[in-house]
Amino acid sequence: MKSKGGEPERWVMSICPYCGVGCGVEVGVRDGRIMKVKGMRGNPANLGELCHLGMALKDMPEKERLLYPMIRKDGVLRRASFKEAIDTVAERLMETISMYGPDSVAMYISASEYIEEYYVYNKFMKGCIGTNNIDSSARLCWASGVMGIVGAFGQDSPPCTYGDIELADMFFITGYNMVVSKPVLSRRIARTKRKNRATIVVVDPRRTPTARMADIHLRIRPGTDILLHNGLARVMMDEGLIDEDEARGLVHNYDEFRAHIEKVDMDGVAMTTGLDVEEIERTARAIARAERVLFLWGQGLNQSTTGTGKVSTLLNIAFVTGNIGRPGCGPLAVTGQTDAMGLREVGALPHLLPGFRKVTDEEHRKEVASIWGIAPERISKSRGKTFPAILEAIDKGEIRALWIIHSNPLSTFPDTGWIKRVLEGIDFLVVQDCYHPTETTSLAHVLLPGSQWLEKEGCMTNSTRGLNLVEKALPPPGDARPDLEIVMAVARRMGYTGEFWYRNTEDIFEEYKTLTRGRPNDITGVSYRRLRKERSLQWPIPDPAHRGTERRFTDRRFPEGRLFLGIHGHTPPRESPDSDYPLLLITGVIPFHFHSGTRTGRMKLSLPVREPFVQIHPVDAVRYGVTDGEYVEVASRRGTLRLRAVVTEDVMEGTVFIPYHFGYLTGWNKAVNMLTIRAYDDVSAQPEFKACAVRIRGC
Ligand SMILES: Nc1nc2c(c(=O)[nH]1)N[C@H]1C(S)=C(S)[C@@H](COP(=O)(O)OP(=O)(O)OC[C@H]3O[C@@H](n4cnc5c(=O)[nH]c(N)nc54)[C@H](O)[C@@H]3O)O[C@H]1N2
Ligand SMILES: Nc1nc2c(c(=O)[nH]1)N[C@H]1C(S)=C(S)[C@@H](COP(=O)(O)OP(=O)(O)OC[C@H]3O[C@@H](n4cnc5c(=O)[nH]c(N)nc54)[C@H](O)[C@@H]3O)O[C@H]1N2
Ligand code: SF4
Ligand SMILES: [Mo]
Repeated sequence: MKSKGGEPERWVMSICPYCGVGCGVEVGVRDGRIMKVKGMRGNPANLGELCHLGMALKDMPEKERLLYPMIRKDGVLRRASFKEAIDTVAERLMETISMYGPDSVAMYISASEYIEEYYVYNKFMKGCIGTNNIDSSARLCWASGVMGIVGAFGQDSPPCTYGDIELADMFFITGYNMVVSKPVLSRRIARTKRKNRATIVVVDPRRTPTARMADIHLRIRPGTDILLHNGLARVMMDEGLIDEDEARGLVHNYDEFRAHIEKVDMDGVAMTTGLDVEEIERTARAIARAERVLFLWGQGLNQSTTGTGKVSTLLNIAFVTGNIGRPGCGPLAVTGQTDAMGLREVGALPHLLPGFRKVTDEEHRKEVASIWGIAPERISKSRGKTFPAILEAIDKGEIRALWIIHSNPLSTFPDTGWIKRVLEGIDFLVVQDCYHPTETTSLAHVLLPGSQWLEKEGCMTNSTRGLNLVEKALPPPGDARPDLEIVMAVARRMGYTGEFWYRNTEDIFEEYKTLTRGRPNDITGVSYRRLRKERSLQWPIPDPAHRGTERRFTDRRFPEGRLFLGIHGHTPPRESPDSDYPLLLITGVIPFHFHSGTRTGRMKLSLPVREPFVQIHPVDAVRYGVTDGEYVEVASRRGTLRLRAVVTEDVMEGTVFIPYHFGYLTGWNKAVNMLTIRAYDDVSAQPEFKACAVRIRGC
């Protein structure tokens, strides 16, 4: 797929497969190669721009592409024919189901796949095998954010549109290093700051590039955001900055909220968050004074044992200040991965069915079964397991077969030592990836060669409900196949030929479409043809003449009549620093690397940073005998790493930071998830990646 000189012979339209901004990309191809990549001008997500990751798409690596299936024999993965691999997977799954029942099988996918792929996997697991055990890497990414939104709105319908950025006069950005993680959007925000004189508040324990853009940087102690949000509400109440009549009209439970906030002690808030009361007051007044505030958040809120509470208390601030249902304000929830919205609307989660239907609802199961052409009883009425629960069930011997598609959990799930032991013990592990080796492919019993990005066709929905078509531009290399074709081949081999009758992805899209009729994400007015012509369209789009829905709830009529405020108190992270492990570890993203680095790690782009590092505050460096640039030992209760130290005031005293793009293939003592903790948010089951206790020493 490498580019060589020369002009493209045709251009195809696509979406950048990396982050959740979902930038429109035009790709110039010639002779089965990418010649040029440019931002799609008409796309509302990026208005023609791309960041360094998007620009580097033309260099998608060929190195270590997985070109053919492999089957483990005598402990070694060996090349196999496609038929042999499909037969093996089908037979082993049938055997497992007949011995242990459908719930002994599970699937783990990604939130960067196409709608048609989610639809096929979901139908296979829920409609054919009869288990709801399907979960995705969205669990590690935006589960808390979504639970917060659903709790507040009564529906998973992100209200805003990207164009709100240019209309806002204030941005409240928290737990979000968007200059690094969403560069195209952060540039739009920087331009709006200059043009509208918009104010930027950033809440982050670290002095990130995003914090450097802020007018007010609240350097909060990790894990204490609920207190900050409640403290902001307290100031607003005390100073009469809330229009209480408007708030009562907007939400169901204002008086309950008021009683809860009246108990907030501002000195306690200041002490625990590490912020001055004056800073909090100044911020509360700035929010209340602004006309249109956009609230943006990232993993500093989501990836926490109190993630859902952090998000819902942030939404409280938006609602009580009337920042909802008008252009230029509200929660602009930009997910981490490209098609996390698509994943949810197709219902490829353990509790959902297509069109945001629920597996626990008999009517919903019937509606889906009738379109799937199966008996309603085939769909299990109990919620499936989340990925953390799937792993626990494997450990207990309850789940015997796992099929992983498009994810690398041996690098990206917390407590690598534990998950490796669990997956080494499973009877049957199928991994479907485009590269080999990855941390996860190395453990597979059967390895299936998927196709990536331009090698297949499908639709993706961006974070503001915008549906886009990704066109196929290149043939998959070697024996690689579009992922859904591989799953359908196994399904047909298991006897599900009627269920998977489709001639092409458009047939799949058309079937899915019928399941959205009358649902929040109604896309019955869309077709591939229309998407080719009009490009990005935001749901609901209930008929062919409908132009799409830029913003939701502009009439301030919400799915449950009014909104819900979240009532939450502070709970510290599961593991706090103590005398044995006196520092708190934060992990997160850095530029030039993407996730576990199976692609970026094989590209020139990432050459400037070849190994992870640990950032430590100068005071701690002195205290623990650490010198800038030298190797140090960082240990938690679960593992020990050896990393180069970067001494900097960008991290707070008492905390250290390590990026997470390096798995154990970089070296067992380089993979940060060897240190992280298996602690989850009670509501969303999202892991805590932003707080565990570590110690450090020079070596
Ligand atoms: N270059 C690059 N870009 C990416 C990705 C990538 O791998 N590489 N991945 C994409 C994906 S899937 C995602 S999810 C996003 C992630 O993008 P972000 O959410 O922006 O990234 P993180 O670094 O995980 O976390 C954001 C910030 O939260 C802060 N933080 C930690 N604890 C707390 C806390 O308790 N409270 C608050 N308020 N802040 C806290 C951290 O210091 C960090 O700066 O990036 C997307 N974009
Ligand atoms: N410590 C720590 N850990 C974290 C985080 C953190 O902040 N700190 N963040 C978490 C977050 S937000 C996320 S989103 C997760 C990401 O976690 P993962 O989703 O596990 O990470 P990726 O590296 O994107 O894994 C995708 C895999 O799919 C392959 N692939 C790419 N495209 C295709 C395709 O089209 N088909 C197939 N079959 N395979 C494909 C890639 O080669 C790669 O192996 O990591 C989480 N882990
Ligand atoms: S901002 Fe995100 S979607 Fe846009 S080009 Fe960069 S990585 Fe791709
Ligand atoms: Mo993510």
